[in-house]
Amino acid sequence: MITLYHRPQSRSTRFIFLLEELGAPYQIRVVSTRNRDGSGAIDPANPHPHGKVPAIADDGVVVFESPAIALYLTDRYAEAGLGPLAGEPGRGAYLSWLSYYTGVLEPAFMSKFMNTEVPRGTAGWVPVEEAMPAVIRQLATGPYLLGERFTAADVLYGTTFAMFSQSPMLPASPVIDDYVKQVITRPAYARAQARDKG
Ligand SMILES: N[C@@H](CCC(=O)N[C@@H](CS)C(=O)NCC(=O)O)C(=O)O
Repeated sequence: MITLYHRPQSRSTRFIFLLEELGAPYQIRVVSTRNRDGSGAIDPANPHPHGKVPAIADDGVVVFESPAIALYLTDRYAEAGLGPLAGEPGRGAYLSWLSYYTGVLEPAFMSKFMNTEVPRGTAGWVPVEEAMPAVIRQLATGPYLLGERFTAADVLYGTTFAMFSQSPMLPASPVIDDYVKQVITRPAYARAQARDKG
């Protein structure tokens, strides 16, 4: 049984969505985390090394960091077909776009938000003005990041773009609009919203 360490309306909400898509048995453990203003306390029950969410525990196996959790779960519940397995077509793209999510895209958004120039050749990521066209090019052959196949990578990207849809961080793009619509109209997304409070 998977335990999801979760704070409502946070990066862990999308893992309720993924667990619903997988049809995996899971329980939600709502934990407190530190807040942006420095208030709030981490929950000692949360196994994440910084008391952040998401984290999961699976019979004593702890996994943290969104791409790692996505990969762990889609390998673990392989029969759901939500991520290409080692040796299957699309595995390379799957690993690449999962890693790109926290390695490049989130830092790119954050640099824009903080109004910080991205030092080319030093930072491991690129400005959002360069990252988003790369994502849009990937989606143009879609409808999903891996083409016809919906995967856990779409859970990460689709929910992020849904959250930023009204923000200047995201370029206006019919490709992104269609993508977000396809992801958030899935029944598992609605079920996840209904369970977000724990
Ligand atoms: N890179 C991590 C980021 C996790 C993260 O920062 N989560 C936020 C919630 S959206 C959090 O727990 N913040 C509390 C804190 O920073 O102490 C991932 O994608 O899993």
